[in-house]
Amino acid sequence: MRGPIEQRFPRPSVMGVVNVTPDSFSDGGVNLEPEAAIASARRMRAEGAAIVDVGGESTRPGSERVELDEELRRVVPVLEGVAGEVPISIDTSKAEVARRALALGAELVNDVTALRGDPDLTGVVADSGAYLCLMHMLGKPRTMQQKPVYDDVVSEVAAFLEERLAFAVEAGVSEELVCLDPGIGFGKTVEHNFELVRRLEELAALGRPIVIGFSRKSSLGKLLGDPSATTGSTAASVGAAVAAYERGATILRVHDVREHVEALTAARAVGTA
Ligand code: HH2
Repeated sequence: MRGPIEQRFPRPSVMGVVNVTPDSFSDGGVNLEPEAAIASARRMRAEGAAIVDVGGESTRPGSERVELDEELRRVVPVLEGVAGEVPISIDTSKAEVARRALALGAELVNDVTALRGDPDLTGVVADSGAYLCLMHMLGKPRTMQQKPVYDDVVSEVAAFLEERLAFAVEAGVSEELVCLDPGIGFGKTVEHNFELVRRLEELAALGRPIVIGFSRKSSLGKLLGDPSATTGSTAASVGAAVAAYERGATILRVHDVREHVEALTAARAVGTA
């Protein structure tokens, strides 16, 4: 039995990102070969990542779905290569991918559909006793950035996450194993993304640890003056991560692990007497 997720991941904890994909928005192709992905995961662990999130399907704006066989072909060799060495989160919405990853020792299932994608995933997570991340997304990756509209983005995201948490718990997932993520960039404008971090206390009030994945996202590039940006810089990512941590975020999902670990260590030292 695992203990509460907040014990396993004290604030702030860094989740490194390894996308075993040709088309991810910022590191597409970099880690497509298993050897490269394995080396990246090991390096992130050495740089202080508490866990490394391995994904075989890009969910960038405009992306298409990846077939099960292809997703397994991408991630399984990487999971085998780091098993027992690097703590692993599996970034998938497919039950079979999660099942294989958990059998290879993954501790956390990171589902960007918040258990609305594959109907079998909930049972896989509940039966395994793995940690679970439930993320908000408005629409589907292919179309989610076409004029997203909210009356109040923070209260709507909070209500969604509360409902998905209740769904998971009802289906047998232990509440203390769940963390929640507002889904920066998933059906949100630049202003929506910053408002979600600005008012992060309202999400933390749901009583579960909050994950923030602002790393390299296009809102950061747009903020700095490029209206057609598809990525953001490391420095801007670190700024957003520190701001999110100071407003209560627990896990920061990032591509540049060393820079985030260093900045968050300093931010934490300021905050502790
Ligand atoms: N963002 C991405 C993918 N998975 N999971 C969570 N929980 N939170 C996020 O913000 C999040 C996520 C998108 O980033 P990335 O994995 O770098 O890109 P891609 O989806 O293009 O592979």
